[in-house]
Amino acid sequence: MAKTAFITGVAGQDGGHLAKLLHEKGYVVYGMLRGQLEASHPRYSQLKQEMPYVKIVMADLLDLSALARAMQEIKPDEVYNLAAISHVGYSFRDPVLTADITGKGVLNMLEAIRLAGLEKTTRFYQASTSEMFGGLDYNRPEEGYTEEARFHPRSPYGVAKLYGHWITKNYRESYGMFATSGILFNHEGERRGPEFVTRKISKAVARIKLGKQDVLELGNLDSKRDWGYAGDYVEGMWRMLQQDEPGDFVLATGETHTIREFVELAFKETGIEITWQGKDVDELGIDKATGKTLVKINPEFFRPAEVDILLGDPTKAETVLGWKREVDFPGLVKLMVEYDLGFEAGRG
Ligand code: G4F
Repeated sequence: MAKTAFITGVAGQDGGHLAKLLHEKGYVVYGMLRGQLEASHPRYSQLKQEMPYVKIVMADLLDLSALARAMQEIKPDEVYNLAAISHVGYSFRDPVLTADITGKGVLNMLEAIRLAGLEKTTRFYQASTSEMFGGLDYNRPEEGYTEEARFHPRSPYGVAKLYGHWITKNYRESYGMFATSGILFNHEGERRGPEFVTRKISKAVARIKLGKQDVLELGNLDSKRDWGYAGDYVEGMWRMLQQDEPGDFVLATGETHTIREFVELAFKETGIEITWQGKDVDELGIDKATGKTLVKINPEFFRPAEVDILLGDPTKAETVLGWKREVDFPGLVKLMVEYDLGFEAGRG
């Protein structure tokens, strides 16, 4: 019999990749959409059009009764909890809602599984994050963060995710649930929302190349991230739920790069070489050939507390799950810029 999966956050980047992967593996895929979306709503119809195989369930991570009902009706073999307020910068502006959805929402999902009497049969995946580590000087292993590294979250988002991480472990230990946490480092791609820095850059580079935009405005250019491709990472999520035992797994590339490097490489994909002039908020990225300013700093994009560097050690996932990322850093930048060049050119 085909297995059944229930995905919260199915309309997000990872939800899209995962729904496709599970459908290709023969799963019956249910995807949760939040709120009272009518069939005529653009998000509903967009999802129906792009992924007609996803059976849409209207529910909300804040509504335990709706989640419990969904669990009772669907009785999924696997639940992937990907829904969250996931933008770190935004979480500073709406910290209470972030705590409710990104933190307590995990508890609601776990309780819904228990209330439906599925705690011994349904496997649960929690989307934990490298943001829980915080990247501080005293808390930065040279070789990268493992599953055992110390946590020191630096945003309301990171703190809420840490609650989700620990409550997942707690339900594993308290009720013997197959509840697993994937501690994923940044993962990007053509489905990434433009509010995240990689997609903001690839989109702007494409638009600048096509003469549709003049300048790209960014915040901190010097923070470093361990960036992989989201398509590779959903394969890791699935593998985590196919193990004999639940656990915690880091998915990362083991490489870290600055935002500045991403910018340089993205422009290079379109034949533009960037040189940097000035310092701090006055720094400018200049097109070497024309002398035109293409990148500016806008302090609006700085965060009250920053994670300066993230670097993951995926040894456990590679050894236990047999997982390895396929797309490397230059491959990721190329894929995103090429996608946005095509997309922006098509939009006229
Ligand atoms: O792309 P970002 O917004 O991603 P961030 O904060 O690393 O979080 C992402 O990865 C986490 C995993 O580690 C996830 F848990 C989380 O949900 C999300 O997917 O920012 C990356 C870096 C930051 O240092 C930020 O300050 O880029 C810097 N940055 C510089 N200019 C900018 C900008 N970030 C954004 N979003 N926009 C800017 O203009």
